[in-house]
Amino acid sequence: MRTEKLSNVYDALVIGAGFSGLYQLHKLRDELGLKVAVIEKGAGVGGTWYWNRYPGARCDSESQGYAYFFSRQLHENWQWSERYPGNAEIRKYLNYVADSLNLRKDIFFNKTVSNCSFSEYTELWEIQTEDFDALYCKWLVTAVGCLSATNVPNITGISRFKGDWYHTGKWPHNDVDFNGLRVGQIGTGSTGIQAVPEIAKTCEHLTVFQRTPNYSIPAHNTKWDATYTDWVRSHYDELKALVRSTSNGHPFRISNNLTMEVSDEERQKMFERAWNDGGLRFRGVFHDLLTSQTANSAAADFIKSKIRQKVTDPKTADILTNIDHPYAAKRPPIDTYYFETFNKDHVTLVDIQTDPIAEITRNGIALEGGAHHELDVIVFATGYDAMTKPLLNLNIETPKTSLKSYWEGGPRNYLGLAIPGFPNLFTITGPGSPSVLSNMPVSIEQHVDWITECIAYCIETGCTSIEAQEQSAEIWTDHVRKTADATLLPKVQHSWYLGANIPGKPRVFMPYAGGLNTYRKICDNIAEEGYKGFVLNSEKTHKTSKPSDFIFSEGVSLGV
Ligand code: N01
Repeated sequence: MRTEKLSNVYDALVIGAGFSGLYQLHKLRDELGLKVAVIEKGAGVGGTWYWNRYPGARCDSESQGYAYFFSRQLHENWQWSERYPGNAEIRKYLNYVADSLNLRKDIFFNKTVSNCSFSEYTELWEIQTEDFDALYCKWLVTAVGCLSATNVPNITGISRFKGDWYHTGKWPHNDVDFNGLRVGQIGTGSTGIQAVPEIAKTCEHLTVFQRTPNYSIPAHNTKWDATYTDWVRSHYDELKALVRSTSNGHPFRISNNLTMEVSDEERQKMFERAWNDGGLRFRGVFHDLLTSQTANSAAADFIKSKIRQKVTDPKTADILTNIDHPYAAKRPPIDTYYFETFNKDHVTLVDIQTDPIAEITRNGIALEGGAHHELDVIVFATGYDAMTKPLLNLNIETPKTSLKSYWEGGPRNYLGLAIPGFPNLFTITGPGSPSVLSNMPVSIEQHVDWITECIAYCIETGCTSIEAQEQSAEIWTDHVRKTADATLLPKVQHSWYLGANIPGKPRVFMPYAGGLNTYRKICDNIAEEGYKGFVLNSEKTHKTSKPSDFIFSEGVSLGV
């Protein structure tokens, strides 16, 4: 097929216009000079942040590190207003980036991809959309995020509920007014913990249905003053070097101290200091919190004692502190007055671990024990079918296989970036990459830079297709599992990291826990060795090379 004259044939297509898609468009279009377009489901840029507008939606990463670092100019012309950026400010930032780089003209908005199929004859991907468009490309890059497929649990009776219900990940774009309403919230993960204090500010009554209690560290959010924002602006080089060197991509280092090597008194003091610093930094107070059960228990006991100090009703405090998993083995939330909110007269905590939800009725939620909670609104803060579902939803297939069948037993790929049997396809922050265990924009930049260099290499060397070898995926998937097994992370059987929140989903620990800095080295080595572990085809040559001997991590990622 002669492709260059057809308007719907591109060198590259990118699916998704969040942090990943915007940067990938810029790199391929403005640096490689390719014909590129982005296909985006929403009406605007933002990706995850386009959809997540629930009350209290705010990033847990500190703002000075939650940004792109590829451009000094973008950095110096932007100022965050708070320690943790709120959802509206993040959307403003991404719109600022899209406008500064003139990206919008190459984005198709309001278009949902329904199918991606590879033709062996043309060596092109055909991308079909729900509005019956077809676009073609040589290089296909998914930028669909890890947490974009919402999980609304299948609870009997939801269709007969007479009030409104919302999932936090698909929040309406108009303000939802809770004034005078009795609200029920299901879910107390990172999202639920952010939403509770905000919803409680305006509603008549809030009932929180908690299945698994959670640790949470005070965020200590604050407005930045001009001194600090000036400092951030003028320290581009230092901040960039810092986030690119840490194991989690955050702008702070993990301590080398081991929890049990300091005296009891010193340990308490260190926990106390870390608690006062707040946020994700708490996890950096000791090096071994995610590798030693004893160390972890010390942190867990400290946090539980803090929760007890905050919550006045001892029965409520019991339900909130009955935590059965190691601290940070599930994604650890940070909060602004979450526990304190349960001291308010109009807020009730319901323990659905001991008395589960039986059904949703016309007027509320009924429990198996017979209690009925009258509600006007239900908020589902029930999370996502994470990491794999956003990719599976694209219905990716070739004449020989489909992603659904290839991943029947769980995700398998090479570096979280490429999947055997699916040529010229790259998955930004796919399962098997540091992704959700790291500060996402930093992981995203690493992936986009790597993918762009890989495509440039293929173009320069006349390679018409590149594909991960099956053996590489086997080795990498095994390495991801072993790396997680060296930590406490897989010890939590009911974690979404393992896919355990979705009935029937294969239990595979999905993100790479070896640290972003280690991962970066592995990816760089593979590229330097001529894309070891990939099959590269050109008209003249067919080059394969063995997968690299991976560098095994000594550290453990402590990221988002
Ligand atoms: O989702 P979750 P989330 N009946 O899956 C409960 C990121 N994030 O949206 O634990 C009753 O963590 C479930 O209970 P249990 C971050 O990576 C980032 O809160 O399964 N309850 C749990 O309490 C995070 O990890 C930021 O027993 C049910 C809750 O719903 C990820 O998003 C901010 C249930 C789900 O918790 C997802 O967090 C916020 C049922 N049938 C979030 N099903 C940033 O800062 C589920 N639950 C970037």
